Amino acid sequence: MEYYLFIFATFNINFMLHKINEFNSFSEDTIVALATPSGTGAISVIRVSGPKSFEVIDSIFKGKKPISQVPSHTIHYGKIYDFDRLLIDDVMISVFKKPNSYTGEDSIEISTHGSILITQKIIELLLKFNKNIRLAEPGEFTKRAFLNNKIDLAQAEAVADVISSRTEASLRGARNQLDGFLSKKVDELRSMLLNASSFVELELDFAEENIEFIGHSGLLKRIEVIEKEIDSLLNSYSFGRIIKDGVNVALVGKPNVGKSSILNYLLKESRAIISHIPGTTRDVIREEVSIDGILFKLFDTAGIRTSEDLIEKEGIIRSKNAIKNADIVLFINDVEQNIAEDLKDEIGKLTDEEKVISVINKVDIPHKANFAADVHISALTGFGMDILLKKLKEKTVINSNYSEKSAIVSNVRHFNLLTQAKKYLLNAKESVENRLSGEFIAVDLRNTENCLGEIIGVVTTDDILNNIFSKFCIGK
Ligand SMILES: Nc1nc2c(ncn2[C@@H]2O[C@H](COP(=O)(O)OP(=O)(O)OP(=O)(O)O)[C@@H](O)[C@H]2O)c(=O)[nH]1
Ligand SMILES: [Mg+2]
Repeated sequence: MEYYLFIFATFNINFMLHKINEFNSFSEDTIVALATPSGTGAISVIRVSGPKSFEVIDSIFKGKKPISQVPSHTIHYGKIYDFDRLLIDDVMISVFKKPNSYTGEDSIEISTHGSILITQKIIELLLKFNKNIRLAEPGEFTKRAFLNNKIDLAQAEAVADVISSRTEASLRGARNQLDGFLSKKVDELRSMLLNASSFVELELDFAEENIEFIGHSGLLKRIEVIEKEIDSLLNSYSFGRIIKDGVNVALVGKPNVGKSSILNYLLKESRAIISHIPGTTRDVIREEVSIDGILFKLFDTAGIRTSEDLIEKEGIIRSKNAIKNADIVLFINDVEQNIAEDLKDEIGKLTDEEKVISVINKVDIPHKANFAADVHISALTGFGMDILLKKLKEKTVINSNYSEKSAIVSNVRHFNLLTQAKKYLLNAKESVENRLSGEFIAVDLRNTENCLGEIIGVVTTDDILNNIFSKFCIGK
């Protein structure tokens, strides 16, 4: 009995998955765009994708053989002429036949000499071919790859992240998502949910016979496993966001303790004005530095003190905002002044204690007292700066037991969907605990599963897709 029910449940799952995928279809239009940056260079690449790719290139290309007759995954040398038989350029054409291409459609890549004029001319010629050929919209090649099931939505989003990565860590994170580690985990959770909800629905179908297929505790156990997995994905977000967007570090303290000097030291340049006059920095100065592949966004702030000066007061408000928004706060004191206990309390109110690194600066100046702090440095001589960097890195990777192959959430859209999924799941859990009718449970399990489906794009709308792909640039 169990076995047949399992098959029935599995059939149900496959049927539903199929339904969800039904809207995916191949496009009629052939699209064209420059895939390399617009400008001069050694070469430029024009991408063409869609059913007329080979036909359109054959109308202007002369090589040994027409492109429509060559095998997939081959490269061909030849010349492109305009309609007056004037030579435009000699080019190389890479050929990809469907379904084994980036978009899943017939496509070609034309490598030309890297001139704006040449690429413009070739694109104009291609567009003149017939009405089914048009310029690609932003992200349309990747959108087609998604619609043709070459990649899922989370992977498509990762394409943009890979391209925009500026540090090694963010590149690795984006690569991880493009390689499908998040998608795989989300897919696993969806299967578990579909499985659980199929059992609940089966029980509903057999309600009159009063047959239990999974039972109250069995269902609860499955829900709890899924909840734990969703929690761990949600928890990975702070780390995922940091590797993608960088770590916000606020340099705060009383005036004159050396905040700007530390900023300049870390940047290896004289970025901020330094002076012995307290209250030198009035505005927040934001700079970026990559340390061992992690992007640190440093915010040098106005020294915090009671001030009647209008501009300084505004600067201090900004300093406090910087504390609130920081992932790490460097609370800086120096050996010339007592530790600012009042400021310490204030920082405690604005941020979590675990985000704070206490720093004593100017240890090159002879001093008697032993100041307790996480790091003792001198921005003047560089003493202790290696330890400060070590502490910054340690704080960044805190609680991040993530390996190269962990599923990590770094995208706010995914995070919001997971948060929503958890809400539905907790509703389902409550219904099970209160022994409510299966209908309630089934609806919430379905909603949970739909939220997860939205992450990888099995459940989606045109609006969601347009919103995602419009942020891509043309040719991607
Ligand atoms: N001896 C010594 N002097 C330092 C050190 N760091 C900073 N100073 C000096 O301390 C003074 C204040 O430095 P700033 O970097 O402008 O201090 P700040 O905290 O940015 O000051 P405000 O912008 O006014 O809040 C300057 O005269 C620096 O040259 C250090 O490690 N050792
Ligand atoms: Mg300063």
